[in-house]
Amino acid sequence: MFDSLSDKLEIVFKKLRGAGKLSEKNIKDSLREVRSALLEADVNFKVARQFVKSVEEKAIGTEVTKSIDPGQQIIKIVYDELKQLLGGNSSPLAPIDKSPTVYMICGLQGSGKTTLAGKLALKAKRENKKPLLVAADIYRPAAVKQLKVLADSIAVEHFFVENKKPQEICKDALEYARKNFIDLVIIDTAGRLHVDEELMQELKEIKKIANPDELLLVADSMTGQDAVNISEKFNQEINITGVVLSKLDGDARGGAALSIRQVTGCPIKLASVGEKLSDLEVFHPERLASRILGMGDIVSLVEKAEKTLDLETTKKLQEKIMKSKFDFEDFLEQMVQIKKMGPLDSLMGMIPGAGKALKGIKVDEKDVNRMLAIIQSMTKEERQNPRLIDGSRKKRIATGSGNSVQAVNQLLKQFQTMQKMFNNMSKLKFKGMPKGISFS
Ligand SMILES: Nc1nc2c(ncn2[C@@H]2O[C@H](COP(=O)(O)OP(=O)(O)O)[C@@H](O)[C@H]2O)c(=O)[nH]1
Ligand SMILES: [Mg+2]
Repeated sequence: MFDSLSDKLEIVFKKLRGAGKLSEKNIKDSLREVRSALLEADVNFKVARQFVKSVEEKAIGTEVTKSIDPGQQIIKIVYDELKQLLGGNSSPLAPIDKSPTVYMICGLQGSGKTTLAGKLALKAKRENKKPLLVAADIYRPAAVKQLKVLADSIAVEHFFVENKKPQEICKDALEYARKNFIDLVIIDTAGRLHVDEELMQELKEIKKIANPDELLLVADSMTGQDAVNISEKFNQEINITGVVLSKLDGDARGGAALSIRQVTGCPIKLASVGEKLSDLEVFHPERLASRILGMGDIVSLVEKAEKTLDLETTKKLQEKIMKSKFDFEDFLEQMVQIKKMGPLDSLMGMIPGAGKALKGIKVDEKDVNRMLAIIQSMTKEERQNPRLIDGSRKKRIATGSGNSVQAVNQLLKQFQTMQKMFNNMSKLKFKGMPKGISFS
């Protein structure tokens, strides 16, 4: 997601930097290109227009043309505006501090409500809270079962009563929760294919009964502007407290994510990024903004790593990266650990520059195993100092690992790219740039 928008913006900024001195005219020309990139990414046209207008005002107003590095300054302005567009700062969920706190989940059919209910239950459980998953989507028998299966898979309680209306089920669930020391009641409501009056009426009644601390709307980011319109309608009808963008792991163009906050005025609180119950993230506007501008998302990556890897290793790695001392030994250690973390391509996208460096290279399990075999066939000295690896060593490593010399060359090249990337990152850090921003 956002790849094509990132690519287009990169071209615009490259041109701008190449232009040397900036004039009002080339700023305006570039921003026109920014606007068309946004529109192509399916951003709401009013939002795109407003965005470009405010960047332009700031760019021309702050005398960018006279600053030392005008191209750089414009990127900074675009970054700030993007961050603002996405909501500025992240918005936390209502704390789980009552007995019980109630989260109600709504949205269209297939948007990812039931999955989110499971994710929130798992999150609560990991925070040592006791959640209760309430099945208020009773119209499709499979829906009740789906929630039950999710609940069982993470060993949390599930609540459902046969032959009762969703409103009554919620009422019973709350009573059950009070009596059984439940910390968090999560209500999974029914969706429809379209927003309709009957659905809204039911949701209003459930809201009245449950008095939720959070009323979350799940918006499917794959549906683009529809997701934005739907969120607006739900908000007008039932006053939601936050939006959860689902399927942000998909290849949608990103328009929904970029427009929804501005159009609805509601904060995006969470991002759902996969089908697994652990695929849930706090939505961070600044991180997404830097990701869109091709600056990667090293913070998310490190956080994800910390969840899976042991802290010591991660810290050591960070230090090495910053000191530009990353070698094949670390690479090997990382690969072994990373294999535990899940789909590699999703991780790679978070490393600044890696998306580009590794583009076209499909990272699959087989490749990783081959890389590991090659690295394991190197001597310790070679791993620490890959420059030692000359023609005859390459041949030895290839034979030892059961690969071609070509495969060894390819790995060496990939490794160099990665090293270069890490070097750039460490330079950035020392230049004291704003978090995660690369202007070079
Ligand atoms: N890739 C991806 N799939 C998701 C995500 N959230 C939900 N899904 C899938 O979307 C489909 C519909 O989800 P479900 O939770 O049943 O939607 P509901 O009808 O709103 O309850 C299921 O196949 C889910 O596995 C997500 O964040 N990423
Ligand atoms: Mg459902």
